[in-house]
Amino acid sequence: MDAVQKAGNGHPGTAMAMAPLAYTIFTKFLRHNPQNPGWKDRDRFVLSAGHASILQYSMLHLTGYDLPLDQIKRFRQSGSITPGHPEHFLTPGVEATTGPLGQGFANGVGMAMAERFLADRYNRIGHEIVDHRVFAICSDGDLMEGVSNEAASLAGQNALGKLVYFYDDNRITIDGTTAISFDGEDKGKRFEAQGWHVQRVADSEDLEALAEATQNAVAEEGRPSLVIVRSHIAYPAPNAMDTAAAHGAALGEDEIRLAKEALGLDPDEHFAVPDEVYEHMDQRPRGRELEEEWNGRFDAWSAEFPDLLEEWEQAWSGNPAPGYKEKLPRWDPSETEKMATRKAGGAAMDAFGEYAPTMIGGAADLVGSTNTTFSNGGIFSPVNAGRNIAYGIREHAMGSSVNGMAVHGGMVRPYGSTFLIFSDYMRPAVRLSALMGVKVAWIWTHDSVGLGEDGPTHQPIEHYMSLRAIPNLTVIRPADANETSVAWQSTFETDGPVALLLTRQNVPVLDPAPAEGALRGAYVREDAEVGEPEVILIGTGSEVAVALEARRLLAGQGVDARVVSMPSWEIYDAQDQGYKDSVLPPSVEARVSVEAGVPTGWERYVGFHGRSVGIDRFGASMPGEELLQELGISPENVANEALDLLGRPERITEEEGTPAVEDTDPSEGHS
Ligand SMILES: Cc1ncc(C[n+]2csc(CCOP(=O)(O)OP(=O)(O)O)c2C)c(N)n1
Ligand SMILES: [Mg+2]
Repeated sequence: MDAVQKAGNGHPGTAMAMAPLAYTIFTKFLRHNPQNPGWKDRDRFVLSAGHASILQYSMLHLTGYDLPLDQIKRFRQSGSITPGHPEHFLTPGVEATTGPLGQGFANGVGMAMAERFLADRYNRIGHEIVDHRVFAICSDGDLMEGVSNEAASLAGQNALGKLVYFYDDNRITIDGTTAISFDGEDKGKRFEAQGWHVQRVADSEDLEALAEATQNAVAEEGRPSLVIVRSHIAYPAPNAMDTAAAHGAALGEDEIRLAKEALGLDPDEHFAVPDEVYEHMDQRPRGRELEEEWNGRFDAWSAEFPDLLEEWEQAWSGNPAPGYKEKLPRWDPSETEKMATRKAGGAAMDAFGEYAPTMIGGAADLVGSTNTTFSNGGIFSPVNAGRNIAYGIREHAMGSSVNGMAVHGGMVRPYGSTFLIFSDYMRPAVRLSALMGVKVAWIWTHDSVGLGEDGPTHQPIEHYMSLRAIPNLTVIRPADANETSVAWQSTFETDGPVALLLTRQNVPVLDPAPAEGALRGAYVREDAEVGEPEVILIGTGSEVAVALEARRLLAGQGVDARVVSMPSWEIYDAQDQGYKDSVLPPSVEARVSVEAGVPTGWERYVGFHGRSVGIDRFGASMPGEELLQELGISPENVANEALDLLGRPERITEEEGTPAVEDTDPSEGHS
């Protein structure tokens, strides 16, 4: 109450009403060590109702985390570790960044998947070194958001029994009573139908009932658990209680006085924590004991299984084992003329797979199309913690649970995959992966209108740019099979989320020798014959082949062009100026970019006098090769833009050019 009042804003009501539950979780059930928030086998706690962050900060403070009272007093202020919504990596004990409702719920599901996977891989009979739970507090909003429905379904399907979730049934949201928005469904029955174990606690002030239900939920390991806790927002503030206003506004001094009086506290004291309370809440001794006991088990396991220990440590570093780079495949264009980059991506994954045994992930029912299976990795299920997760058609939950796996730790680059167009269905999670800076991989195939006949509903247009607009997300769109292999190396070398955009259609395999240049984000793929180029053609992904062909056409007109392959803006931008200038010399102002998406933003590289060949309309249902040609993603169009830019009168006709992309072999199907 005091913290929100001092800040002048925040969300007091839910924190107040959920305090007995948080107290029960943090002091009676959560196996954690405030002095080592990174203890690997700790239980995880997620406040999915992130707006109630002051509840989590209070618990962390009182139970002995490195979060002093001064931080509570600086709630929501500049430079504090107590921001408006919990942020991972900022506050010790905060496992995930939450606030966009439903995300924390789904993150927890990913954490439980990680736990299951690591337990299966590293536990041995008599040596259980992975055995922890995920506790979460969720609100009406969490349950209303679709992502939690997907995640609950996924958790039920996979019998994630380590989930211990609480639903704050306060029947209040911002717009008022849930009678107007969320009382038409029986939430308990919904979760039961999804395979969850459901209990009810009638009064959130009943500590005994809370403890009993939590105990039952903890004991239930065969199914995920939901405890529905009936509460009254802002209890015991007499006037604020059960009102929507108590959700997101400071209570006011008078109301705080009344609430403190109701609790038997001195209303004239602020931020007062009696010593007995600290003593009672302190979880450091219990935490130390828990961790020491685990350390003993871990040491015994380490001594018995040194090979596993080595692998475990590698896994917790978040990186694949050394040696994986040498395994990344290369293709020789004289043997393999064309290949879809999605196919090359699959080959790369299989090549490095054994170097990253805890890298797990899957696709949203498109694994056969995105080529993101680890051969012989098995399917993740209630009886087998395989590496390949059948997410089903649940992109939202896929994204958020991949984030959950990443913040859990021990998992190398968890990934999710689908068609690029459906990145829209994962976007909240993608944004949060960037905000949290977690090492995940988003693998999106069918990355342009080149996918063809499925038509405009399936053809990404604005996606490359909209993804590049997300800070801290590295987007890589490799030109060919060899660059795809290199892109995987870049992915592992990037300290944050990476999006790989791969083609459905075949593209020419280019000379592998210069492909390593892709590690620097952009590089000279083919240069001018003599001295400085007259014009620079910049392409990404499948359009690099278009640019190369345009260069050939320009040569026929006596124009000496350089082709730059630019798979990643972000990686190129991070290079030193000298390198950047060597690829795009400031002295060469004639530049043309070509990319099968909205051109907005290419001015950054082509300058105000350059040209950008792109697509700023929706696609169409027709063969991809024809569509690309029709939309101007063609060598002659690129060459003509260059000629125009150079003030040359010649124009190249379609007949003179040869289409640089070819439709996929029809036997491979469209999906
Ligand atoms: C995805 C998303 N949409 C909207 C919001 C804004 N918002 C914050 S809390 C909230 C709903 C509050 O109701 P409830 O979830 O029941 O929380 P309570 O007030 O009971 O704590 C909304 C709409 C949000 N945080 N996330
Ligand atoms: Mg509510």
